[in-house]
Amino acid sequence: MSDNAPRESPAAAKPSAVELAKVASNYLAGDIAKELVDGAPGFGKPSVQLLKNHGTYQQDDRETRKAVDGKKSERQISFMIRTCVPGGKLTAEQLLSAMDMGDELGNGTIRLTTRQAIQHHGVVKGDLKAFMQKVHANQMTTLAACGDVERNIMCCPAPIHGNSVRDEMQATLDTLAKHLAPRTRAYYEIWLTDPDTGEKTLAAGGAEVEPIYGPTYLPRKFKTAFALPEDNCTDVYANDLGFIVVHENGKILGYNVLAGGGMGVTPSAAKTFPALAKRLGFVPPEDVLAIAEAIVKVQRDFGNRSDRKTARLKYTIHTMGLEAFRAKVEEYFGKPLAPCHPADVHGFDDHIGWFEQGDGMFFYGFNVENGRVHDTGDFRLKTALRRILTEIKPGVRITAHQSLLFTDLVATDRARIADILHAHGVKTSEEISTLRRWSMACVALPTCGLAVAESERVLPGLIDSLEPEVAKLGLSNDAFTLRMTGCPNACARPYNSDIGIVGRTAGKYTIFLGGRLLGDRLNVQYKDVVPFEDLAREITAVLACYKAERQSGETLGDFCHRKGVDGVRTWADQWLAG
Ligand code: SRM
Ligand code: SF4
Repeated sequence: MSDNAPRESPAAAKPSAVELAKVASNYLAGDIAKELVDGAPGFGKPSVQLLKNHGTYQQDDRETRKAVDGKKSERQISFMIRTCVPGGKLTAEQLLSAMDMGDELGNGTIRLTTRQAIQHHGVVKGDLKAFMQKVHANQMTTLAACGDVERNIMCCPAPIHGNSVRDEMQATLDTLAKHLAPRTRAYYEIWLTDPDTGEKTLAAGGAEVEPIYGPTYLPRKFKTAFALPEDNCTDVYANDLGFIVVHENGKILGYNVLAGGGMGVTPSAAKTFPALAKRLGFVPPEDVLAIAEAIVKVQRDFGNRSDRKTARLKYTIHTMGLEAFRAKVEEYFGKPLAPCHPADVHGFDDHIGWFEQGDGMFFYGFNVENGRVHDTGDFRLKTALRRILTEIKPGVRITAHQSLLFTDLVATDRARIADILHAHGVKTSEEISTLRRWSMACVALPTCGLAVAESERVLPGLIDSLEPEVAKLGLSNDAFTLRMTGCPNACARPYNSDIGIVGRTAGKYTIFLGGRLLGDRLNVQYKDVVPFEDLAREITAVLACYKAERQSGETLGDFCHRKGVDGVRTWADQWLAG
């Protein structure tokens, strides 16, 4: 068995600039503390990379970039801050505080993410420390919300009591999240020292400071999710590490372990690809921590540290081969892995609507369009949420579909919530279309530095155009995922959806078809470089084809998969021409 101490990776001969920054940082400290008070609006390059591990990204509002006197464009630097919410579970007070922080130090909005976490935008450098301290006071952390570490771990957030399987899964997630959390003291030293006394904690150092990660952490981001076979609401196959709960008669027998899922693609790098996680083996409940640690350590030691484009676990597995990877994991795990149990995902629930909780109380799944909580004109979602959270004081969960569950409600709360929403110009979940309910868009412009096209800001309008067409076709009750991103990095997981729309260049998109709600199949490119203005009619033509030729009970994704994109395209183009 390996001693599992961090070792030099095969690719360490020419480490990337980010690796060099990590090596020199003494466990993620670097020059962040010094640069934080240097009076400049932003940080230097190595610190910008290190800061991601602390949960913050240096950005600029791309719409305010201006060329001054014909010189280089001027950037107004601000920061995106991501806060971890393991399994999406938080309290009404925590969500209210997060909204306060957005108002006081951010851009007045918050965003629920596709990984059940919270993002703030528009925080200026001078407010970063105050922001982190507020997050800490709120009993939350931004540490490892981004960066080359285990990220926010996902799990079905539905509070179904008396279901020990869900309770145990959620408890296992909490234990795993703590186990894989970075141990560095730099976070506490930089952000959480007393600003008045300047009281310092001990400097980080020594081999034991990061027993799992070592001084260079992981080669790349690492994502984990738990799912139930009957409810893959976390898209478990899109994660580096996935656990499918295997249960019988209300008892967890163990977990099917999946490895190597990931969506991001870099079009300029042909060697990049989206991948579903591979089924690796089965472990009993008591081995979850050990197998997760073994896989993380294999990735730590064998992931590519010279090329970040191919550094995710999916590429490590691709390079090693699945069998060699499994053997290495078994070596680190210390014993052979049992073969996977036949259990696999077969259901998906977004938990939107009104449900019994199993303890005499109820929960309400409330769709937040693209996860953005804001007050704009007559649409005052932020104020409505404040009232629901303060007057009703529900428990709160964030879903992997950028939405909210209000939990521990009594029957009369249903009308109270609807009244509050209506008083603020917001529709209830029952009043929005199935199409809108199953859609997601990533952040994209104006904050995301990688966006090549719009996403969050244009998807609502696209759905406005599609809704009447879907109704005309009689498909208003059909559930299919429509996911849009402003670039191929795929933050809204478009590559396993029924319809994926991925930003190609300004105002133009690639359409993908043939994934499905279950999230266990990648879709296929259908049309490329489609102008935004043409998306509604192109998608309507696909839906018309589905309506005309689907078999009984067939979903949109399954239909497109069966007919093939070429067949759908031929039919749809004739329909469009006619
Ligand atoms: Fe993401 C980078 C937003 C989920 C794949 N993602 C980014 C950055 C930080 C842009 C950057 O690097 O400068 C985006 C911040 C934009 C902004 O202004 O806020 C960003 N990603 C998001 C969020 C907020 C999208 C959302 O609408 O909710 C999601 C935050 C999740 C969280 O709470 O942790 C988010 N990102 C995802 C997902 C979905 C998932 O994890 O289930 C993916 C696809 C799965 C995967 O990881 O492969 C995803 N984001 C990426 C990638 C491509 C990674 C790759 O391996 O190629 C990047 C770019 C990168 O890492 O270089 C990226
Ligand atoms: Fe930005 Fe691209 Fe992610 Fe959208 S998919 S948030 S545009 S990195």
